[in-house]
Amino acid sequence: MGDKCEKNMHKNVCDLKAMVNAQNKRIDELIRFIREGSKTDIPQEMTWCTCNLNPYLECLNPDILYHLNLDTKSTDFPKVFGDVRFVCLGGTGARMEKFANFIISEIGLKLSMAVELRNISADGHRYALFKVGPVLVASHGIGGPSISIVLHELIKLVHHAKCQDPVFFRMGTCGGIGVEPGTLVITSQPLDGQLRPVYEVVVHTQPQLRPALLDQALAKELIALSNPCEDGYDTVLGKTLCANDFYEGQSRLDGAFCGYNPQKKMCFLQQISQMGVVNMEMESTAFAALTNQAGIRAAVICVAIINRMEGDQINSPTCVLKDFDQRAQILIARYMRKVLFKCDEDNVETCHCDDAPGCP
Ligand code: R2B
Repeated sequence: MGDKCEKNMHKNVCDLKAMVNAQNKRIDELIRFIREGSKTDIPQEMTWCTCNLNPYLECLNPDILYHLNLDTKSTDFPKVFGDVRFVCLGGTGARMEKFANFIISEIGLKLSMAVELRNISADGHRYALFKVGPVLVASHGIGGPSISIVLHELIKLVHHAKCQDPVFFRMGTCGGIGVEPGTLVITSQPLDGQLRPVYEVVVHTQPQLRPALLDQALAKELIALSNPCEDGYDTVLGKTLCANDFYEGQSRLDGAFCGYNPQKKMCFLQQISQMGVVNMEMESTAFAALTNQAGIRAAVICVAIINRMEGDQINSPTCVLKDFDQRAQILIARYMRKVLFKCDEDNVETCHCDDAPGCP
């Protein structure tokens, strides 16, 4: 009994210390910033507000990122991940491995022959994680709960690694609403199943509504990098309905159960289309809410593999779907090249790639 009591007290003291430390650190930063004004850079942590993160993290030694099979004791996070500037998430491990390989050539990285592309989280048997230079590539599975878990751990990873203002992307597939299959959709505003711009998290039985906000400037920058004439497909900006289910949650008629008729389905699709919804998928509200809470700039780019106004079943041939898969990857690679090489795609001679890792 005495032992248990002592342990509890120790834990409480530890919790309090963590809270006080985090507050003090933040107050010090703010005082320095106010005193020195524009002479001082905004402290690194303030740019993406690690101040919003869980104060109890300071108390964890080590912090175990269970699903990524990483911990802060056996991995030197600043050394291994400190240079990460982009974190890209997509549904499956296989797709993300392809993306990692694609990025190697797109940003001109030269992987040493000895360093094979390796799934860092393979032994966790949950998510795939690859690092190619300044780009971290992860799979997120299907739906809000799955992406939420990997995002908690990736946000902690970039925090522990002291990464500088990382940008997060979710790339994936979606059902288009009134757009051609193959159209690339950049999300302006994710909406949940009740058409609210939030991600609902139930904490201690109480629903909490977290704002699901994405970086509008980043979305516009991405649109500006698209080139429908050359690309051969459209890239559009619009609202995304994020459902908790693939079938009834997205008003499909082909699930194991269906409690409505085709008229009700079309009525619903038309209603959301009139609100500016151009696609449906299953992760954008969680992704937007968690990145927004951390103050991380983020964008969602999905390719429509079907026009839901015309049907429910995905029947495009595999080779067509493969081609569709590459479209978000190509746009994200363009953005990375622009940032890393300060390069305008239309004006390649003006590239300055001196600060880009592995630049040829
Ligand atoms: C799009 O495709 C998946 C379901 O097939 C899901 O992750 C999504 O958002």
